[in-house]
Order: sequence, then C-alpha cells, then structure tokens
Amino acid sequence: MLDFDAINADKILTRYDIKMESSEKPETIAARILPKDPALKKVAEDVMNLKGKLIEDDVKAALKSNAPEIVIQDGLLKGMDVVSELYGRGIYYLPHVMVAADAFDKGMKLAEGAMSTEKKTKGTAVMHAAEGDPHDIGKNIAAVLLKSNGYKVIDLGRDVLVDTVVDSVLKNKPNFVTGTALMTTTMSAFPRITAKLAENDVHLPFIGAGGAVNREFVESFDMGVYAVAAKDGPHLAAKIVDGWSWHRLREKWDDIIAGKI
Ligand code: B12
Repeated sequence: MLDFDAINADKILTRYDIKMESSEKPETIAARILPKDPALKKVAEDVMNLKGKLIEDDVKAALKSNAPEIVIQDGLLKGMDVVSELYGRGIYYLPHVMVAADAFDKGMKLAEGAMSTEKKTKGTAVMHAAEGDPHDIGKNIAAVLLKSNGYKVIDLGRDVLVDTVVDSVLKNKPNFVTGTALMTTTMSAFPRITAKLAENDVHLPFIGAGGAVNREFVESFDMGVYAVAAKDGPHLAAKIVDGWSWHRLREKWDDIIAGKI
C-alpha cells in the first residue's frame, strides 16, 4: 500500500513545460514588450492589467500626442502582446484574457473614431474570422488600418460560415477577401472558401492571416496570399487595386511586405 503522506505532490503535479517557460517574471516580460513613451505605456498597461475602467481616459490622453495608428500599434497592441505571452506561459488564464480583450476593444473604438476618413474609396475588402473561430482582435486591427487607408471594409465578424463569406463576395464583388484563423481547427475554412469561389468562377486574392497559419499553408491553395501583420494589409491592398493577381502578389511577396515596392 502506498503511503500518500510520504509523497510530496509538488514534485509530481508540475507542468514542467509551464514551469520552464514561466522562469521569466511577468514584470520582465512586460518590460521587454511595453513601449517607452509614458502615455502609450499607460495604455498598454491598462490592457495588460485588465483596467477597462481607466482605458478610455488613457487612450484619450495618448491621442493628444500620438496618431491613432500609433496608439493602436504601440499602445493597445503591445498590451495585448504581454497578455498573449502571460497566457501562453500559464500565468494568465482565459478569464484574464477575456477582460483584457474587452479593455482592448474599448480602446480600439476610441482610437478608430479619431482616425481621419478619406473621402474617396480605393477599393473594397470582405473581411472575416474563420468559421468556428472567436478570435477577432487581429482582424479588427487590420480592418481599422485598411479603413484608415481609404478602403471600404465589409466586416462579417467572427466565426463566419464558409457559405456566408462566399455569398458576401458574390453579392458585393470586393477587390479582395481576408480571413483570420487563430485555431488549427478553423484554418481549413480558408481553402473551402476559395474552392467555392472558384466553382462560381470568382478568382481574387484571399489574404489569409492569424496565428494558426503561415505562408506555406496559405500558399497551399489557389488565391491564398499570406499576411504576417495588420500593417501588411494596406501594402497588399494597394497592389491588388492596381490589378495585381494573386500569382504576382505571391511572386513579389517579400518585397511588398518589406515595403520595397
Ligand atoms: C485573446 C485570446 C482569446 C480570446 C479572444 C478574444 C477575441 N475577441 O479575439 C478568448 C478569451 C475569447 C479566447 C478563447 C479561446 N481560445 Co484563445 N487566445 C487568445 C490569445 C491569448 C491571444 C490571441 C490574440 O488576440 N492575439 C493578438 C492578435 C493581434 O493576433 P492575430 O489575431 O494573430 O493578428 C495579428 C496577425 O495575425 C495579423 N492579422 C490577423 N488578421 C489579419 C487580417 C489581415 C487582412 C491582415 C493584413 C493581417 C491580419 O495582424 C495581427 C498583428 O498585427 C491566444 C494566445 C496567443 N499567444 O496567440 C489564444 C489562442 C489563440 N486561443 C486558443 C484557444 C484554444 C482558445 C479556446 C478554444 C480556449 C478554450 N479552451 O475555451 C477558446 C475558444 C472557444 C471557442 N471556440 O469559442 C489557442 C489556439 C490553439 C490552436 N492552435 O488551435 C491559443 C493559441 C492559446 C494557446 N496557446 O493554446 N482566446
């Protein structure tokens, strides 16, 4: 018979992966990621520390000395980057992430409202987060950047059925479609969408992005063009409205993403 009192559970019930990953303290992780500018740092800290009540005032303050795009990229997004790291290391749990995402959304709404809207529409994008996928933070940022660069965005939201995306493309005839997938279980929706579009004789660039996918996957199906970050959207969109096919976008992808062409 085992003597349970003699067993030290601490030595057994350890998630070694998390223990190892968590050797870096939260403060060190934050210091590595947080911006230097004090106003932007406050915004990032509000997201990181789940301060939904403070974020609106702090975003307004940051907007006084920074462009809305900077408040998003170097403030709100940096806070979310810290949250992602803390979650990945088992320091934050899902409820923390949900509250942080709420604070992030509040800040985004304010920053988006402060952006100048260009009168002339350069082109139209249909955007969505993949069927079964509730992760829409990256898509929302990409949508804001496209809108602020003069594109009309038809945002279908998150967890969007493959058929809803296809119907919207057939109805709205956009210049390009975008999909975001953060889960390995949802990324297969991308090639299902492009296959259905091809059946309807529609051939347009499908910008695929999100933590679950990489360039290799997105280029494994026709029409797929990979985007790493939200800021890549306007670069790719500019080429698309200039008439570049998805084949050509793939060929020149490195130069486009590097901002060389
Ligand atoms: C926030 C978050 C959530 C939030 C989402 C809130 C929201 N509204 O989005 C909530 C709490 C709801 C959530 C829930 C879940 N989550 Co979650 N979540 C995350 C977390 C921590 C961060 C994701 C994030 O927002 N990243 C920041 C954004 C900015 O990144 P992004 O979307 O990739 O966007 C960037 C680029 O990809 C690009 N981009 C994105 N879209 C587009 C579009 C265009 C056009 C362009 C140009 C660029 C672009 O631009 C952005 C940067 O500039 C990740 C962990 C991680 N480290 O990523 C897990 C993670 C994605 N979640 C995960 C899981 C498993 C879940 C749950 C299933 C957990 C559970 N057991 O219940 C549930 C989902 C349940 C369900 N099916 O409904 C897993 C997915 C694992 C996998 N590979 O499949 C992850 C990776 C965590 C993990 N390590 O296990 N989650």
